[in-house]
Amino acid sequence: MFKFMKIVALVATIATLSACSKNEASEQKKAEAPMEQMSKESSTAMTAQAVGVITAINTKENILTLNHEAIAAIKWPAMTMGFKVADPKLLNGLAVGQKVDFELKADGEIYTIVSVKPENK
Ligand SMILES: [Cu+2]
Repeated sequence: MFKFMKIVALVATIATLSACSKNEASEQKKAEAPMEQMSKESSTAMTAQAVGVITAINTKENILTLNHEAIAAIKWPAMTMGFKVADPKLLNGLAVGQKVDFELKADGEIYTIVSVKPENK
């Protein structure tokens, strides 16, 4: 996933550089603007929906540990791991053993839970 993102950024950089060398100075801005937009779009698109069972809740460090199912969007197998929550309030009303739907946001190589809600059953 992150290797892919780096490649995308590199390709965008090369495309910008080659555009600059080919075009007049006045045209450089036009060529660069869409590239900036593209990188912003790909970083905001880095979220993934997942399902897991809560195995631990750490309200002191705002970490939710989940035994999550495989997450196809980011090619993760099923595993138990801790995630930082974006807002401590997300932990309110949760309990160990609960099955939840949650959303992860990737910031570099750090995954943060941005939403979590018990599955309706
Ligand atoms: Cu995991």
